[in-house]
Amino acid sequence: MIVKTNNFVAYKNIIKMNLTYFFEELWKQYTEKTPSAQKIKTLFETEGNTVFNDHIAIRTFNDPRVNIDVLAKPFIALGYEFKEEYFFKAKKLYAKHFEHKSDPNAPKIFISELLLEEFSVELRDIVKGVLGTVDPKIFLEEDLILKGRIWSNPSFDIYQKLLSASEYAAWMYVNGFCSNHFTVDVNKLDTFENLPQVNDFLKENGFKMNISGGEIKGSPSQLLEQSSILADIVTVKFEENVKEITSCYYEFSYRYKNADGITFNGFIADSADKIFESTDMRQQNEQS
Ligand code: OOG
Ligand code: NI
Repeated sequence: MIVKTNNFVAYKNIIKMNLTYFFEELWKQYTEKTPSAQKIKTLFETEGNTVFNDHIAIRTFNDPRVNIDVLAKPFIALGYEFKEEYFFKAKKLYAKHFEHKSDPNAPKIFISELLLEEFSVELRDIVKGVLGTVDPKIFLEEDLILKGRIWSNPSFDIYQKLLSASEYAAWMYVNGFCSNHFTVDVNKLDTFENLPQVNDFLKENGFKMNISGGEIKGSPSQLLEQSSILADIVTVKFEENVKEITSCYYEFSYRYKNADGITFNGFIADSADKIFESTDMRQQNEQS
């Protein structure tokens, strides 16, 4: 229940939930459609590691009903604050990252949004139309992020129209609100020293890597290296037929300290630009 006091919306239940419980719920929702993530986490644990989460990422549209600031609300209520913003010109995306004010071990949150005004009237009308079918009360619910696709079965025709303009838009239309990935903090693994070792282990175990922009994005001088597996494929019931579509993926990050000995906690836009492509069906098709 949301309690309104003047303009302030207090996220009462989320605060009661606490951070650990909220992330457990996000993990449950995510692994239901991303079984590879649970498999990999278990593999790491079997090797003798405890798996810590560096960050999660969330996608949305910049429509005021569901934009970044709407999806950030439960995290703000749980003690997070805005840190930095990122621009993705070609993909027509904007993103913000948030960090917890007092708990340095709390995962960082990366939320991006599709800049609707930069697309055709047709795409904008489709997205506004889809959001228009949703009971507006749902947009105000504090656990919106846990609700997945809040509109009814997608149409394959619309999916393809969106796909021709933006893979992100098409993915969002089918998947809705969720944690789009969790990220293994490779620095905290005990039996792996670096990202190449992790990637080799993943490939030995049959997982396909996102190789857009190279298997490893970023470099020690950028203070962040990242890799990810290609998103899992799930069966989606469209209005017209049933199709196999990408769901979510698992990411792996290795962070370096700057000259002052402070670990870099931000993101690198050029790397993120390629990480987004982990959900792109075209890479799946090329690699199979
Ligand atoms: C987010 C991609 C960017 C990172 O760590 O740079 C990202 C997404 O796929 O929604 O997560
Ligand atoms: Ni990420």
